[in-house]
Amino acid sequence: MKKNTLEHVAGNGLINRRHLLGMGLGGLGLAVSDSLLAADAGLQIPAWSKTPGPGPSAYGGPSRHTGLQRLAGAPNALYPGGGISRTPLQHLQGVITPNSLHFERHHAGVPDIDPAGHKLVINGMVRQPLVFDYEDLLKYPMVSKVYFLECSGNGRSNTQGVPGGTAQTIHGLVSCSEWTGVPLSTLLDEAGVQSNASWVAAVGADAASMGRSVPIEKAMDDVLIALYQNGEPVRPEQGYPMRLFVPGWEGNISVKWLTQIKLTAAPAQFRDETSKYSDLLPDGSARQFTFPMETKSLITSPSGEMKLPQAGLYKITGIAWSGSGSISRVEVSADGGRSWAEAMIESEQRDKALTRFSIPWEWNGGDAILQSRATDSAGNVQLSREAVVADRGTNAFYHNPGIQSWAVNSAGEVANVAV
Ligand SMILES: Nc1nc2c(c(=O)[nH]1)N[C@H]1C(S)=C(S)[C@@H](COP(=O)(O)O)O[C@H]1N2
Ligand SMILES: [Mo]
Repeated sequence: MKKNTLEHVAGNGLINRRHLLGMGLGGLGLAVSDSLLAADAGLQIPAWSKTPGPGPSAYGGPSRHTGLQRLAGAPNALYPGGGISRTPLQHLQGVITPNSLHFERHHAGVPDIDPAGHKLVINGMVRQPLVFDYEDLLKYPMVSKVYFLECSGNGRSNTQGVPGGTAQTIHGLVSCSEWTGVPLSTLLDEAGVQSNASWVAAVGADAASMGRSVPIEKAMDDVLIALYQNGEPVRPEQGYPMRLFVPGWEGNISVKWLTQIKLTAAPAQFRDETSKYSDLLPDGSARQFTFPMETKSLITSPSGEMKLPQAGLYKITGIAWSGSGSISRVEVSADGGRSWAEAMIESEQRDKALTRFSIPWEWNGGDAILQSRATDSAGNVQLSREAVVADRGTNAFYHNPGIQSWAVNSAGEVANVAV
């Protein structure tokens, strides 16, 4: 495609998304195509084409050339098993996170649960308390849904103004999987919820006994007892043999290694809904429950700590999500928010799931600030950084969906900046 046919639709080089379809090697990767053509012309037969490789294996892994890794903090002897690891968002495509790269957040490590010895109890304000074995649950009708999971601490380093970082180190506490499980409403109907029960208290079987309270309306709506993740049993790190999955809500409430559901008249006031996962406001008061994750998007390429080799055409791509619905549109700016262009949606626009967007960009070799802004099906528009700070200050620690700004300098270096 000729350069002069590209339709610029916003400042600093953003190009009409429809040009993505015609870009190919003639557009993207101007520099790369020459060397690729030269290699083809040589018709060298590579070593891997000359001898058979190893045969089939019992459980496959990634190519050793990909080098994809979660990034975990250093272990803390005073906090055994506690910690997090983050998804390498800038190296993934599509919207599904491979199970081995799903982010992790553990308060007391990963318990080694033998499903034969694990029980799920439903008790409290019910007509008939129930106890389920793993095998019992497998017999129930299940539903499969693609949903994101995001820790409400995601993006926290931006709230605190920490400079630098990558898509992974700043935003890698979000992942997206197909979750398969038994609707919690099926089991609650079987137990018979008493009319004055208005919360369910969910508790995990890890050494933290982590617990969270879920309002009964949500519990009866779309909450799952998740047993499978992307087709295989939920991984130990994600809560094997079963976890609560609360679509669209902050990750903490999706209690892993689920062992008890107790129907109550009021929230249980667990540690993780009082001293933690509550938002401290500038006036010293705190919001206790901030359940749905807000509308958010993020450019994953180009993103922090990448380097653009030379001026020319690039494909900007990223992910968007909302805890209140599906993503209806994503806009991209290359001039720090002065002008915006509509991105192309490249994936299915599912409810409470990651959605992939892209737009072509002609980098002129000068300074640029790349941003994305999502709108969801409920009409919520992603907040700017200033709007987040104005609403909840900088002590809030959790819940920062603010627009991410990546600055590109004339050397092609991409860096996280606060705009
Ligand atoms: N039992 C239990 N459930 C838990 C946790 C935990 O430490 N123990 N961590 C919570 C937090 S803070 C988050 S963000 C999610 C993380 O889920 P993941 O590790 O599958 O990504 O699980 C939640 N459920
Ligand atoms: Mo979390």
